[in-house]
Amino acid sequence: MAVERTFVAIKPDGVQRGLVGEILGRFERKGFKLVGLKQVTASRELAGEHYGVHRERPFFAGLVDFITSGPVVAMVWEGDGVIASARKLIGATKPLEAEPGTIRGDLAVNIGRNVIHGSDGADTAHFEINLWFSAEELNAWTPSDQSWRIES
Ligand code: D4T
Repeated sequence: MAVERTFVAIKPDGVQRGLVGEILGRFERKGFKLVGLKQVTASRELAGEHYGVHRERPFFAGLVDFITSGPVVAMVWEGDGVIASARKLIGATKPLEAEPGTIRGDLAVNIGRNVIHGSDGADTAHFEINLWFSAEELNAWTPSDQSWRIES
């Protein structure tokens, strides 16, 4: 399995509801490495680029209103297979269909307030990381306990 990076964002509802520590902790406990972290209030331009694939959808304007309505916590996580694994930790887009044990399954009820975003593939991860972070904001580092999580 290749080492990958993925973009994850706690949406304004997750920040407002005080779920930042809970959500960060799930990725940390899983064993992924945090290589980028910041709080951002997105501009409409940034939100529009992020959700560009949904531009023609009826929910687009509301989605942009929501995602720009307050700060999000933007993150980049690194690890073997982290892109697909993060999507599993997050759970299905519709929170009522998300399995218990997933972030949305445990912490959300509504598709328009589903607390978290995660990139859905390698190309999207690359695009979203570069959209939200500059190269200087990402850190290459080795956790001191790495050998207890990854066989060398
Ligand atoms: P994000 O991108 O927020 O992580 O969500 P997903 O990757 O799980 O799902 P998505 O791209 O299909 O949807 C993006 C975003 O739009 C909201 N949404 C979606 C909505 O408000 N109404 C809808 O009908 C759909 C399909 C929720 C997530």
